Amino acid sequence: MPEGRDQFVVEDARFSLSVGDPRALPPPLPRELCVVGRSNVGKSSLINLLLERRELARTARAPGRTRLVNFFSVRLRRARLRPCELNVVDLPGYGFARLSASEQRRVEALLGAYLSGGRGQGAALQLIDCRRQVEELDVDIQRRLAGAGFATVVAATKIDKLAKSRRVGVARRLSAAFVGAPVVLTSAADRIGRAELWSELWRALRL
Ligand SMILES: Nc1nc2c(ncn2[C@@H]2O[C@H](COP(=O)(O)OP(=O)(O)OP(=O)(O)O)[C@@H](O)[C@H]2O)c(=O)[nH]1
Ligand SMILES: [Mg+2]
Repeated sequence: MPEGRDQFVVEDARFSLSVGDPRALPPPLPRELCVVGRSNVGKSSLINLLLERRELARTARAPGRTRLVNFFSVRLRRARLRPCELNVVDLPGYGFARLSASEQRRVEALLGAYLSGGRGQGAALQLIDCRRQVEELDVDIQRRLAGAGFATVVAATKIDKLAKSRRVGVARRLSAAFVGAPVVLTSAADRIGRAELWSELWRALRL
């Protein structure tokens, strides 16, 4: 089936809440899907691809822009099944060096509060830039997600930047690094991977 004409239809997607203070996080919402990854990895762009909205999650050229936890409420329908309501959560990027120490601490506290807030009923989408090695920070997040009970799906981002011949190597490398998690190659720029990603997320969310 051609990309963009797949069976996953987003009937409605809207911004619902921004949180900057760990104490202001809402209790776990039904069917929460968090999107997490290094700063600038392409989280907001991939959310926009999944939701088929051009600028719902803001994307920025300057990394480290999303320093809040942003919630979106989404109604998703798979083919002719009954639509379901999801809560998609854009988490602040980790590993951005050029923040002040206090801002880094605040972001870490926010991310930590989210990851340890009893939300493991939900699923996580962890992003890795296909051109980068999996780093200690990524492994640390992976462990924290698993420890909290999140079912994790891994997306390699910006796959348009790699020649087709090199893509299979990325999939193999990430599958070895994230044992047990499905790995999907994606590009928000070229609209690659949307249907495959939704199928894996559907399973992870036990829809
Ligand atoms: N070539 C290419 N560039 C992309 C892709 N996805 C995102 N980008 C670019 O990567 C940069 C960061 O994208 P964002 O979606 O803002 O990344 P983010 O992870 O939300 O960043 P922060 O919220 O700042 O942590 C932007 O310049 C995007 O245009 C992609 O699939 N292909
Ligand atoms: Mg972002």
